[in-house]
Amino acid sequence: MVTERPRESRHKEIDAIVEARAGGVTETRDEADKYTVVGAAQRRTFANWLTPIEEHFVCHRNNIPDIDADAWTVSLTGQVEADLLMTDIREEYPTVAVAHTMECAGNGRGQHRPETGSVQWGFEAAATAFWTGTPVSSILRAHGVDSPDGKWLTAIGGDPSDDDDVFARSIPLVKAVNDCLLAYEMNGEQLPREHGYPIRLIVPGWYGVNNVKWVEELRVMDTMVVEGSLDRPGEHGFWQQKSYRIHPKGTDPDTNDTIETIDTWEQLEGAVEYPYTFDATVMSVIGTPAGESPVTPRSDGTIEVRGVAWAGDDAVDCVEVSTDGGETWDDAELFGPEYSGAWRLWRFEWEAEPGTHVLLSRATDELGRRQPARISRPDAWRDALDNNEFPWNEGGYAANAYEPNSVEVEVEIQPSE
Ligand SMILES: Nc1nc2c(c(=O)[nH]1)N[C@H]1C(S)=C(S)[C@@H](COP(=O)(O)O)O[C@H]1N2
Ligand SMILES: [Mo]
Repeated sequence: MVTERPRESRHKEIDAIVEARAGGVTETRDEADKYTVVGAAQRRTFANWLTPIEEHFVCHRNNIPDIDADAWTVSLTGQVEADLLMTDIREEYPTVAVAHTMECAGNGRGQHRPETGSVQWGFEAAATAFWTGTPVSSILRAHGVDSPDGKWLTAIGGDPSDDDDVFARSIPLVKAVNDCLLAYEMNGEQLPREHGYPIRLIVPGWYGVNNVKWVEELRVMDTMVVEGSLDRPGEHGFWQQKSYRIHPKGTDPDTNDTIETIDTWEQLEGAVEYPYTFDATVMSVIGTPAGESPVTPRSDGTIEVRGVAWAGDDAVDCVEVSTDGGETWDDAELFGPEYSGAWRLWRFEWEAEPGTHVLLSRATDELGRRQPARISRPDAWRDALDNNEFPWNEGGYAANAYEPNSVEVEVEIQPSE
């Protein structure tokens, strides 16, 4: 099966990324060596709103393609037909920037018990960057696409596969023309190779997998990508219809031409049998204190607990913090930039007593959906949701339980001199 074949070239690529980023990221365990994966090396990354490129996780399946940016084209296909050069994309259309919290759909996979296969992420596969590029809507409008209802946009990566799968992902055209862009800069710098140079799709608030890197084709379609949708050889439906579907152990998701409900959590609650990983589920991470060394309260006796919270393209409504392992909870204060599709900063003034404490955070989105406490056992599936649990699923996708992300902090009172 396509998913289980190891790659040989992966370690060189990972070493090069880790070296170039000098301590900002570390490699994450991948059982079958399928992916190139590095994640934030330190919890401190989650104490800040903007993630430097050096600390931004990286995740992809194939080798980074060899690129001559001057010759690179993005083909518009399906209900449109054109070839766009990079200079066209940069110069013929408006330039915009968006903030986007990218989270790998497999973030938290390593917290499933029993373990699932693939990359054993903790919470390190999430990051917020500024992406600069051209609105998808401007390009499509210029080529005569103006009514998005019911249609899909399929983005195809130019990364060559070891097998015959094509990296093709579909998003509803409504989302694509609402806020998506073809990005060629990240945090004001030329898009790094490992993040999709010369051009990638950015889908604000949606799981990483939708954000196709090294885009070479955008196809306007009446359906999602299914086997046989594309004018090219290879397996077309794998990344949309088989992989990145949320399903219980031993099941095989059916192919859908289209679905009515886009929101990942609504799908999980029953709207779609085996949900697609589209927008990210509500999540939070404590950035500081990081638990690595003892902390001393300020002169007023408090310690600032600070972190980030996000909810895909929904807004974060509130964040609660517990400093006693989940016995009691207090509201944190949201602050800082507020962009849809990007995380919020939050802080809590903790009146800390000496000793060891277990800190937790949990966020609730604007639709009242709160992070569950833990990941369920494998047989629970959707029933887990009624039990304050996230459904264990075979691919380990979309997990947002808060207990596994706790931080143990030792508080010391400095002896007065
Ligand atoms: N072409 C292509 N795009 C891809 C991938 C890939 O393997 N090939 N991996 C996806 C996945 S699973 C994730 S999580 C994000 C990661 O983006 P980043 O490496 O810039 O953080 O890229 C997505 N885009
Ligand atoms: Mo991912």
